[in-house]
Amino acid sequence: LITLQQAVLYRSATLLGVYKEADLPLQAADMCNNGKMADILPSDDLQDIMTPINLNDSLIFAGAIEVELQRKLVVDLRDVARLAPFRQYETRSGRKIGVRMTAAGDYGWTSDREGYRYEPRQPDGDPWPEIPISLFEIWQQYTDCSRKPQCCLVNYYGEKTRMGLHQDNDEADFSLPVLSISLGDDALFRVGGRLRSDPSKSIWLKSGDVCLLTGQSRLAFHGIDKLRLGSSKLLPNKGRINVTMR
Ligand code: MD3
Ligand code: FE
Repeated sequence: LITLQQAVLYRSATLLGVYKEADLPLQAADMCNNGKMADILPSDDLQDIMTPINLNDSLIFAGAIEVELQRKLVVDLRDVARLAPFRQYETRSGRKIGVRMTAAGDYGWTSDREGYRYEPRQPDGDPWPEIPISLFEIWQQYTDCSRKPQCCLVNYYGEKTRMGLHQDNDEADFSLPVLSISLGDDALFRVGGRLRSDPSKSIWLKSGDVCLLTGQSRLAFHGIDKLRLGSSKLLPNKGRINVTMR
């Protein structure tokens, strides 16, 4: 088993090539939190008002975003989806991925018969839209990271959509956080450890919940097992949107 630090070095070395056309690999630690990546934590005043649930070291701020702001986020995400429509990507094997996805920022996550990767452009060649300010403000509030996220991934889950247990390990630097925001119907979120075989814990993520992945939890296996369709009134056509900034 390699240490987190070794993993960071290993991935940086192997991933730089992936982004050779870009100015930077996905994220650069020296821009963030004065280089003290290991102790990114929510700011003190934030912890004063809300104690996060610690689920295998991922921090869940339950009900962190009030309904008014949730509605504003949905409006802003509609603007994103106008410029970058939700798409249903294929895997290398040609299987359709259930989650519909779009993105904002310098990079979006895409997948096709050549595999999955971050891309600076949409499949049709258009750039991804800007990350909405409303979302960036939440990133700033929860991460203490002075950098702006390079990718704001937007996932849409319908009735039977699930996301299998996986690791987010395509990024160049795991010492930077991932911030997730849940909108719409409740979803059963599962998070384990660094190994697929590590024991996992589950929690229902609800609309307005914020999840912060830093340190050890950044490389944890995680997934979405199921939805409680119609449990939220936020999205008129039901389903769930999950936004992750990284
Ligand atoms: C734990 N999204 O976008 S959000 C993903 O609900 C992703 O759409 C799920 O997994 C969703 O990659 C889960 C919570 C989350 C996001 C990123 C993580 C948990 C994470 C990265 C590392 C560890
Ligand atoms: Fe993930």
